[in-house]
Amino acid sequence: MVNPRGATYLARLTPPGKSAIATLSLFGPSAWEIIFKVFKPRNKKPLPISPVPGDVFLGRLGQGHGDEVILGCKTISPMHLEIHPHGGTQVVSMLLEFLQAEGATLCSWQDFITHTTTDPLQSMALILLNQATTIEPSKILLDQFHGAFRLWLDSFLVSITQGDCENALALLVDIAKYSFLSSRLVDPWKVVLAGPTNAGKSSLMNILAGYQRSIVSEVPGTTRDVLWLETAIEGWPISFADTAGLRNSSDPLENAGMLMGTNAMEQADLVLWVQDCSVAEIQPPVLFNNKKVVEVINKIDLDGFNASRLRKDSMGISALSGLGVDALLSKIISELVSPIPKPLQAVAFHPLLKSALEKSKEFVDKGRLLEVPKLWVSFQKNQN
Ligand SMILES: Nc1nc2c(ncn2[C@@H]2O[C@H](COP(=O)(O)OP(=O)(O)O)[C@@H](O)[C@H]2O)c(=O)[nH]1
Ligand SMILES: [Mg+2]
Repeated sequence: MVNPRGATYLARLTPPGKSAIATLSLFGPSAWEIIFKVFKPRNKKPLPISPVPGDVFLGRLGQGHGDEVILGCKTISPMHLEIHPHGGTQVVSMLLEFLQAEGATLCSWQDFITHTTTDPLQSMALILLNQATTIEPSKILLDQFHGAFRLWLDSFLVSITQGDCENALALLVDIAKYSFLSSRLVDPWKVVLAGPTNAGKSSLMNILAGYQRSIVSEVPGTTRDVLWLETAIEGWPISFADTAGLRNSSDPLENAGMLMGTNAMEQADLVLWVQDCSVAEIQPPVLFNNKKVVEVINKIDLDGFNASRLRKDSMGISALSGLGVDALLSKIISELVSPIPKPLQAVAFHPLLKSALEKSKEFVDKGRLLEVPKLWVSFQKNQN
């Protein structure tokens, strides 16, 4: 049963703030009873004793004159109604209070989804979908909402029940290729721009932002804070950090900036090691030894730039003219998002799923198949 306590839940599904229309949702055994008692139909024709899905009514709701609302019936078993009042913050608060006084239980939209969806995987995907900021993670989450992971899980658990270790392992190995996405569908990858002062990190940051955001200066050491810029590249969420150049400085402010740079570095999924092609090469510091690093050779627009300076994997760019920046962006994505899932691919889209997969693999490896289904109990569909 979705709603074991028999509560009738109420939530505002549209975000707080002013808008033309808001959406409130009412779900549970008393939903129609509550509405039947307090809704004033516009055409004076009383509401039916029981609505049918798809019914729409125009009327007023709330204390006194109340607000003009549209009432819709989504399902009747269980009873699920939607109310569309005007979207002013006060109108919405007034209606929420009014409906609570009539017996509805107010909850957040996330809790509402959890209470009203029979499939926990679906509600997890829906909640994340709301938080996704770019198109590629949204597509993946939509596929999982429509059952891609559920399908995978069902066939995996069938293999387990049949004792077919070989197939179970093959399924685990296949899906594990995409586990790196489990924490990256909502939170962006972090890419840190690092390198000697004056190499052009802030200029590169500005060209990535499409506007002046970092301070660009001929005086070395101008970038004193870590500046984060969240953006989308090829539909993936990426956060870039511009750091102070790494050098010894007697300026305490600048040293503080460098320190923050090293903290940002710890979080980095990828470091762009930016260098000026017109000065001698500097190796990335040992600090980056355990990081993915892409070497970026900047200022290739300068006369006298020698292409032999570029190594096989380094990227030549001009942060001034934009030359090579598109290729750099593609390189960033290929370093971070690999492999890119095909449509309908099952993906462990939440860290909890990733850890259940890893534990499943441990048990399958040890032949302890009976332990595996227990790991997935909390993700099973609720039976009505
Ligand atoms: N010619 C040329 N100059 C650049 C390029 N990128 C940056 N600069 C110049 O190099 C200097 C230092 O740039 P900045 O972005 O502040 O370097 P940062 O210290 O690494 O942040 C500035 O005068 C920029 O205008 C480039 O691609 N070509
Ligand atoms: Mg700078």
